[in-house]
This record gives sequence, C-alpha cells and structure tokens, in this order.
Amino acid sequence: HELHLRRQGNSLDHLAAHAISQPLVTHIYTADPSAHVFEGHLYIYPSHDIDSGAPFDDEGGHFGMEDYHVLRMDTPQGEAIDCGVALHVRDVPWAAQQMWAPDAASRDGRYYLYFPAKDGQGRFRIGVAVADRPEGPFAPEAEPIEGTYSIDPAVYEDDDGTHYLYFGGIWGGQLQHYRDNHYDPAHQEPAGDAPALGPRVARLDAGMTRLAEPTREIIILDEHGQPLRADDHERRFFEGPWLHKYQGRYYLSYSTGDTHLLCYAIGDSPYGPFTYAGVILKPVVGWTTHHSICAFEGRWYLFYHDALLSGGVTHLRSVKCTPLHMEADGSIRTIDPYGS
Ligand code: FUB
Repeated sequence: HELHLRRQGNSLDHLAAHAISQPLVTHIYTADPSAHVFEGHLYIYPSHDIDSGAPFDDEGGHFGMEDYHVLRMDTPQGEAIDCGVALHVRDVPWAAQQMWAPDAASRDGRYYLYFPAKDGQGRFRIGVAVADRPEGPFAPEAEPIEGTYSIDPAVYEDDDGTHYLYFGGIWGGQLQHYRDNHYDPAHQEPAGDAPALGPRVARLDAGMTRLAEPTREIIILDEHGQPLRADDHERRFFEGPWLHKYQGRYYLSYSTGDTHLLCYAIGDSPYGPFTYAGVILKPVVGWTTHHSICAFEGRWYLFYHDALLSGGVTHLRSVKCTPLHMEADGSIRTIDPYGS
C-alpha cells in the first residue's frame, strides 16, 4: 500500500539519482506547497506531514496532519528556513482533525491562512486564520468560512486587488457529495460521459474572512468546447486547484488524482470556463501530486512534492521547487520530475 512508484522498471534509487530537485527541508515532512512572494521573500505554506498512526483508507485517513509550519526563502535556489508552528489544530475551535493543504493571502498589511480540516461531524470545511506577519502565528476564526466545504483552498489576487477563493477535492476531499453547494452523501463522482465535477470558486469580501457571493462550479472544456467527461481521468479535475495569470490569461492548474498528473487549463475570467491545455508535471513518487506556481523576480517556478525522501511512504512527502518554462505560445513545457 505504501509504495506508489507508478514508474515501471525504475527503482527508488534510480529515481532519486535522476530527481530534478531536492527537498526544500529534510528535518520534517512537508507537502502541498502554496508559494507566494510577500515582503520580497518567498513564503511557502505547506501541509506538515506526520505519521499519525491512523490506518490507511480510501478516504485518506492516514493523512493525519495536526499543524502548519511556514517556510521562508530569499531566492528559489536558497536555503528554506522553517519559521516554526504557524497554527495547530488544537487552537481551532471548530476543527477536529486532518489539517490538509493550506494557502495564504495578504491584504492591507495583514496575512490570512486558509486551511481545510474535518469538523466534529467528519465533514471537511475551510477555515481562515489571521496574522500580522507572513509566517504567523495565525489566530483562527471561531467558525469555518460560511459556504465552504471540501478541501484544498487556494487564493488568487487579481490585478485589481480582488481575491478569489478556489477549493475542492474528490473522494477523501468529499467534493463528490456536493451538488449546487448542497451536501448529500448519496452523491458520488459522476461516471461515463457525464460532465466531470469542477473545483469551486467565490470572491472573498474585503475583510478576507468571508465569501462575498455563493460559490460557483468551474467548468473545464475540451478542445471541442465540451465539458470534460467524468471518465476522462487523464484530464478531469480531482484536487489541488491553483490559479495564476500569465500574459493577461488565467491559468487553472490541478491534480488529476488517480492518474497522478498535474494539468492546466486556460481561460479569460477567474470564474472560467477554462480550456484544457496540457500536462505540467508527470507522476511523482507517492499517490498524491499537488503544487503551486509562483513568479519570483520575473521567472516562473513550480512548487510540488514527492515521497522520495521517505522511501515512497505516500503520506510522508517533501516539497520541492523547479523552474517552470513558458513557451512562446503561452503553453507550459511538461516537466518530468526524474529527468528525461
Ligand atoms: O495533503 C493531504 C491531501 O493530499 C491534500 O489536501 C491533497 O491535495 C493531497 O495532496
């Protein structure tokens, strides 16, 4: 169960020898890196992976994370400093367990950490915590953000200062149980030629702790302008949405989950629709793949994770960084995390 190489014929040693980048830190396990430039430094908001002892299951129960550490770097090539514990689940009144992939945003000199956790009923919600510094410590709001559910929040600040919250993840992330923002455990991931589920998006209000509008489902289109089909597992959204802008166009990137790809789609609005455009990162060691894309001093970088350092233990991952190459036509060059 623990080794998910998916790279037939390649040993872990072989993959380690060909890895294109090294873990940013090795004293703790980290995953799901959300990178931002704040105050001239790179700040990375990752999950803090631990072995909680919870048994493996299809709902990701073995991802039993309890807190967040923020990492700071002066340059993408420099040393990553662990700024310490930024928020712990015991300090979040509404949260019971499983502090999964977070993100952060800044407005008017304050910093906001957005994070998913399960509440006392076992349902994922998205919370927010506030700090005066990018590294925290963050003080959580007493309740999760009304109107949110599922996992993997990502906040995008548009050029006009408007912030948008993206979120969603299938299976362990519970998105399959929601239709039109209503929960029904009888709902499952669609199948066959039904439209695939999309991530959700809503504008944040100026206070950054509430949604300014009901969330909308994002549609990802294929090359014929049709919504991606649910059975198109090589291209459909699974989890880990991220938004960035390049040359005036909006790029939605995400994990395809059970096919282990990082993909992207391009649109003209932060709400979409987006048209599928290709693969950013081929499969890494470990079941999950999760990323962010961040510009630093005019160059683009992909922050991602793999489970090489732990010998392939899928819930003990390490965040990494590699340059992202934009082609002249605006497409993204596909990266193989282990060379060739
Ligand atoms: O880290 C826990 C979960 O694994 C994240 O929320 C998903 O995106 C996947 O990386």
